[in-house]
Amino acid sequence: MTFISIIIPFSTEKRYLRDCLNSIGEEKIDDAEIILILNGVDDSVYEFLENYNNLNINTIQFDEEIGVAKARNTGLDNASGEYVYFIDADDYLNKNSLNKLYNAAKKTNADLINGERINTSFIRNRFNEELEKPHNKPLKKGKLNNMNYSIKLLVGTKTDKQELMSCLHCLIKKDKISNIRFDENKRFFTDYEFMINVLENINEFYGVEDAFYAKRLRDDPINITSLNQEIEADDFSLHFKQYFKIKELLNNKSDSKFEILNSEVTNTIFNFYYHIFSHKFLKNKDERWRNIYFDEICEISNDFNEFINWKSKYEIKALQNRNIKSFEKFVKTRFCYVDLKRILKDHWLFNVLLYNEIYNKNEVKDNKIIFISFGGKYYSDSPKYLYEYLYENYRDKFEFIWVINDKSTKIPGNPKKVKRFSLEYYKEVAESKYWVTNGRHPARLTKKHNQVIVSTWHGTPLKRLGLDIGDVYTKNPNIKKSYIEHGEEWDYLISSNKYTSNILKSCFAYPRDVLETGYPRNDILYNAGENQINQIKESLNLPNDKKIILYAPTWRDDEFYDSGSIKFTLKLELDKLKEAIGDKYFILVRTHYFIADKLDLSEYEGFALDVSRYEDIAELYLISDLLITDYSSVFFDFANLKRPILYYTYDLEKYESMLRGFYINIHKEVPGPLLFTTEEVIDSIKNIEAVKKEYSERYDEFYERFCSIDDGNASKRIVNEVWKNKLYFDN
Ligand code: C2G
Repeated sequence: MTFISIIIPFSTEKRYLRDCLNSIGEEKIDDAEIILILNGVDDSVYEFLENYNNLNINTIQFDEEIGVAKARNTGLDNASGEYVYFIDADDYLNKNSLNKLYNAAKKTNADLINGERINTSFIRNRFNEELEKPHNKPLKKGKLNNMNYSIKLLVGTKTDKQELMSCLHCLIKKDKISNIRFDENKRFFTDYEFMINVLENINEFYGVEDAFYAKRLRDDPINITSLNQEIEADDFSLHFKQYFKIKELLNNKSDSKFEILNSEVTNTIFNFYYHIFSHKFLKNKDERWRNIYFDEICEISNDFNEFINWKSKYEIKALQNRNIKSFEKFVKTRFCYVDLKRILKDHWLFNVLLYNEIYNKNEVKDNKIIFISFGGKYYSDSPKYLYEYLYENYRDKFEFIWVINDKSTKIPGNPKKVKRFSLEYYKEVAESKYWVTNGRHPARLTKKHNQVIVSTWHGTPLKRLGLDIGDVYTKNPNIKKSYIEHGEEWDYLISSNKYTSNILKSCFAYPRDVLETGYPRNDILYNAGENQINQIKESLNLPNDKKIILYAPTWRDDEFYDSGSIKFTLKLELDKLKEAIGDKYFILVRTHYFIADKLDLSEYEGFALDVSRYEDIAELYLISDLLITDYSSVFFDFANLKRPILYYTYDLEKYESMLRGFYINIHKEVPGPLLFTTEEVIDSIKNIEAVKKEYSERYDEFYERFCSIDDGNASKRIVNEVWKNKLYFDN
């Protein structure tokens, strides 16, 4: 006999459904059935479902998208369990959460048993870790009785773009709701009406603590839009309408469960008003906010009396009197107080405040260019070479600023240097007409309509990026959103070849044409003479009688410290290398700029040197006879020199399948061997001539595909395009 019928409407991403079904599978509930409504998806889903033969899945297929209300109703019509349970295909469960509801149902025989829903951007295994953290405070029962607690969970605490009441994560006795269905005429917000009807028929509630349902915030609004994302971000009228409708439905109901529900719904909308709406109101001055939303919130504020405290007293009074001026004044004062408290705690906020309130009102200077490379850590990469070209040729036309954290860094022409996030930095960012950057800029900077961003990016991609990544394992689960926002803001985006142009367009959803000019940072690889190479070698005190190897691995998305800095463990065994090839070779070890760990190579003096803090890796390429890397984009640049490359890919399987995946077939397309142990690396170095021969054809093809645009003139091409009006008209 089936105890639970789990109803899942499915219309989008298989990788989300995978998490959902895996989490249900791990609950190992024998007397459960899954009714999977295939809502306008193609047949490939059947092959995918073969992985779940151990689950009792009943699929019902609709060729056209039928809407979530009809899909759930179909589930209800076909359910054979004593209880029904709704979960969405893009959501998943925390460990044992369904079991906790199941056990409570067996024990109490209540009509409705539910747990807490938590919004999250994390993938499943990271969600569990996040729950442990103190800032994610689950909703505890405390002194509440079961009915109050269960209704509180039903309504939820956070209301931003979410249904005020949800049917998700509730076990509902099926025979109590045989005549209740979702309204199929509506596309959004169908839950609350359904749930109010459900509540009409039931009396026994049981809220379970620590049974969590993860409501996934989709990570890719461009390619996979959720229902909530279809709604315009700031359409608060829709949100308020839901509230008014609930109030209307509850109007004549005097039963205590409805009284509790009434109060919970108002509490939630009050919190929403207090934390989100009022803040947005200050920022938005347009008609819609001043008239429509203001009228709506004034009306709602008449229900707020029971939640007013000393901090909100005056602003609510102003709302109730429809006095917009006085309302704004009180809300402003409240947020000033909040800001002040934050500024006292985090002093950098003071700089941001000055930027927003003062500097950003300064005039933009047409001839000012601000440059930044790797977050101000180095004077390097394409911004360096663009700067040097502009400085060499047009220094009289521009005022140059460099963002550099170590102000003692030597930069030709001695431009003004500012430390990132300093007061001067914000002032210069606000005043510069052009920002030249090789990465994403901090979200707190607002580009004005008359500012121009030239993004050079920082490498031909091998690892999947932005919107092309499947599941996000990085510290920042909102990385895809950030890519879209940056793509929208960049006026110029530079690429090294056709392959990169296509990727940049898709991973950023970049709306303009990419400038396919080659990389300024590779100009030096074609232009440097013997003298320059010797100078670099000398500056590092390198032996002249040994060949130089550069080992430059990348970082791993899943290895980071809590603070957000990245870990690195050196897996190349230097002692073995030293013993085997130390007489002929010298090795430069360079970790990625994200890596926080400092290497200690003191025991390998005379054989190895840590060059992680060396400004410009292009200069290191120039002096190296051989490159060892892994999944870093460095080999695309190094290949311009046509020197041998080895890949030390000791964690390839994990990297390829779990972390990000690659754009090219690393097994077949890279111009050197994949090596998995230090011994294999040693062997290849000892037989480097044979390796070169073996890979020579592949190397030629690779060079043609990825390096053929670079020729030492990329900076010139970009300057002529970006600053063409300025340079030609001024001449
Ligand atoms: N880099 C470096 N030293 C390393 C690794 C990288 O100096 N040990 C520099 C190189 O200029 C390289 C750039 O940082 O091209 C980007 O490094 P990747 O290892 O490719 O990794 P990531 O920063 O994730 O960038 O399109 C490229 C991607 O954005 C990857």
